[in-house]
Amino acid sequence: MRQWLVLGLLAIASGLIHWLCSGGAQTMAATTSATKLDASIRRLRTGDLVIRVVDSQQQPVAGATVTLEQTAHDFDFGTALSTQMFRPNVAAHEQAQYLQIAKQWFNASVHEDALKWYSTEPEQGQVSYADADRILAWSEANGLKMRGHTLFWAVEKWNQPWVRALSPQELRQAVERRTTEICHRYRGKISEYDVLNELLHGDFYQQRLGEGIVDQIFQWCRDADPTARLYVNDYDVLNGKLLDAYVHQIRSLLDRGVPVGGIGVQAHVREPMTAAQIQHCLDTLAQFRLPIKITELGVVAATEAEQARILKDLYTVAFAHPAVTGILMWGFWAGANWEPAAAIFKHNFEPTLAARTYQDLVFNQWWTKVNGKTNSSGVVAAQAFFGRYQVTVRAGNHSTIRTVSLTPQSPMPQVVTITLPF
Ligand code: 9MR
Repeated sequence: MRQWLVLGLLAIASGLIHWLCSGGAQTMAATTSATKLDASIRRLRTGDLVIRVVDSQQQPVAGATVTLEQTAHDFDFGTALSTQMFRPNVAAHEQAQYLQIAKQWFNASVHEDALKWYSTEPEQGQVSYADADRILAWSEANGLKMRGHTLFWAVEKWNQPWVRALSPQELRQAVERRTTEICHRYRGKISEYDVLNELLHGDFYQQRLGEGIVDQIFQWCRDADPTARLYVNDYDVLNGKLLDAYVHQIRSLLDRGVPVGGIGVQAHVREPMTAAQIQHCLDTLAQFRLPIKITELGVVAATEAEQARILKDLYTVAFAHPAVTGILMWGFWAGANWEPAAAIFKHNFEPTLAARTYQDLVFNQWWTKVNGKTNSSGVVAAQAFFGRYQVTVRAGNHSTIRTVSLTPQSPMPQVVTITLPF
């Protein structure tokens, strides 16, 4: 008997060793961290929504059918929008598909190029916001919240020749005029700006106008629109190459009182990247207690599966992080993308595996759909992702539809009372 017990224990031990050697422990670790991410997503991104159904005497109605259908996310899932796709000379069938995807798949947007200085004023004095305004008007009409990219670009080569040829005094005036004009013009429509894009990679303005110009530009924008959130925005941060330099730069800007209100993390991924790297970057930047946005996401990888895996890690780790308030792809269609291989829709608009992965996360796993019957207190309660809902209550042959918003600022639980007319 004892012999059998010893043999049994040995068999269990050898099975355990085999499991450990075959990578079981790794699988277990990965599962645990996925579970942890999922738990923090639920904790951060959902709230308690209580639908209470009463009759005209304010008495609870039991057994009514309540359907909660999420219609939008509160969190920004955005995309850059390409200038060319909003111009009249683009192929109508491509434009229609592009716009259809943009409004179905995203709730936030940013001009890819239309607001850059070289776009709005290619020649000195010939200022036009026609492209930028068209994209903004379309975004507003379709419920996509816009960010402003970019007031200035610190890298010299992205400044058009006439700007580079200005004297310091003329440049300073031109910079002040542009800042004030844009921040004033879009007040209440664009709520955040990349102020000096890629300050880790260029110092065009400081070279010509001195270090203080950075503070000055932030201040001019703030004066023209005190409500706008002002971002720094850079790359080589997620992969860790310039993470310390970014921390140092943000700290010194804040130390000297520059009103930096948000941290932009570009995510043009071209090398393998792990969830741990992404987590480390976000944790490090969170020390400033400022909102972080993934501003320019695009993944180029050796295979579609690898592209989808990295994209999934980026979205999941970022959505699970308390400091992150939004994620924007840098375009989505290969026919209008600076890096077609990063696009999640092919030229013929066929979705890649990465597109399906994004869709599953944003509109399935992180999306609330509830169908229930009220209990004896007239209540259906749900843990629901922050966003907008259509609530339908059916009792007998009566039905009522109500639109409800659930946000992190909502009282918890948020109780919505629906009174039936009988
Ligand atoms: O995608 C943009 C491309 O259409 C432009 O030709 C290019 C130069 O203006 O800029 C690209 O977008 C860049 C963004 O503005 C800043 N971060 C890097 C992006 C990719 O180069």
